[in-house]
Amino acid sequence: MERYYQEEIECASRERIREIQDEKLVKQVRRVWENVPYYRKKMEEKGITPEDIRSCDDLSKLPFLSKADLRDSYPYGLLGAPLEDCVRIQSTSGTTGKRVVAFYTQHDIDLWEDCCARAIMAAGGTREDVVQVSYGYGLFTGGPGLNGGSHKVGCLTIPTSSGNTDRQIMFIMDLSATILCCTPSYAAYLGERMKEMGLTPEDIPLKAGIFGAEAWSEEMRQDIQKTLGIKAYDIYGLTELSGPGVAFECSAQQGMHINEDHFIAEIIDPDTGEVLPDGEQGELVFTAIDKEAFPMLRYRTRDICTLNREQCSCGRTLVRMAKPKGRSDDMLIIRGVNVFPSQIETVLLKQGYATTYQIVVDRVNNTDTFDVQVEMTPEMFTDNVGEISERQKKLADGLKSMLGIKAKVSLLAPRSIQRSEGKAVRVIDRRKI
Ligand code: DLL
Repeated sequence: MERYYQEEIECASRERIREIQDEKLVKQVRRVWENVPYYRKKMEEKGITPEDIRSCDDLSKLPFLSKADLRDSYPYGLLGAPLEDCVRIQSTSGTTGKRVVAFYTQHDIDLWEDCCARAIMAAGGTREDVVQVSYGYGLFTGGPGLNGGSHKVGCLTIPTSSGNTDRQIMFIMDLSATILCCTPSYAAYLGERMKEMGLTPEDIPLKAGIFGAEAWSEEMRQDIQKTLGIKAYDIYGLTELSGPGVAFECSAQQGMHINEDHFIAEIIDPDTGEVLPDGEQGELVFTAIDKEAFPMLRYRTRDICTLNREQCSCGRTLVRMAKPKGRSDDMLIIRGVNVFPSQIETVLLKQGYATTYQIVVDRVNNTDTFDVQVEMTPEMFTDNVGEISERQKKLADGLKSMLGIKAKVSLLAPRSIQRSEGKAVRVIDRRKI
């Protein structure tokens, strides 16, 4: 049995998993108390000390951590290890104020890559496979995470990173890549392009894909599987907890197994913070029990989903999370990139617009469309087509440099966007996912 399929953990009894978690949780809480004054203060405010946490039954006594805490403590306030022991950072695609900077010791990187290695093995990967990693490399965790996991399994790894579609296809075909790792929307796009080039599923050497970082539907999975002639596996994770590999799908394709020897999952009511029983839908909260540099305790992901603790037909006992249904905050994920309405507002305000705008997102041929409709102020209103198109271009450029992705900008006459009597409706998300 290869080391990264760890039957003794992945198929352990629920009692054994619980034992591992109890032991690690107690140690981790003490470490955080001793090393992270920011979290210690939060515990003190709740009147608890490490002695109060004796097992997972006491988990709900611990305070939550949220994105706001990450902002307040940016950049070093949540460090759980001495800076000289840290060897890497990764960061989210958000900009000003929203950017998350996560730290890693070598131990943390190993743990993260082990999780990705498990995901690759669950997708049928072995050292004989050729893995093309078409997630972005750099600050984004997708490329580095899957790259490390692929090395650990012993696969030949092709680090193409994202973009340059024809070159991606050339590598897949010339080097006979068998496993593709990228966002599901990029996989769909690659499929389309290959079809255009006259390649049939039989011509394509790929056998599996490991796709995540954004929500995708079962229909999209079927579509990708058909066009590329592969089995498509979902993978979940977030920068705050390491990156991809917090949870991974197995051949049963019935939810993603959470690596519970490293992460304890809870579902809470996003409004009250109350822990909900298995099967009920709510916000996913994670406690990382092994991480050193960035030890998140009860971190609120804002992802809405359900947990299922029944044994899977693949034999694994690790709890499964359903595909996230959406998020409890206003962040949009468009073509795999995190977009906050507030970022769009920043650009609008800089260029003299009011904040009467609407974001319309849809998914056409498995690719996200992203339209930003903005009202001109009465002062800037004109029917001079040249002037309008110049303004549109300037705004599109501003959005591209803030968000990193292209938006289609339409300028509208004043008062053409319907006003709401309650909260403004800024986002129209027509994607059926
Ligand atoms: O997206 C890590 C990752 C990279 C996961 C590659 C999988 C593959 P962030 O950029 O920090 O990290 O974004 C995290 O993305 O809270 C979810 O809302 C969303 N997300 C990630 N995976 C999935 C998935 C990476 N499989 C945020 N399905 C998370 C739905 C996902 N949403």
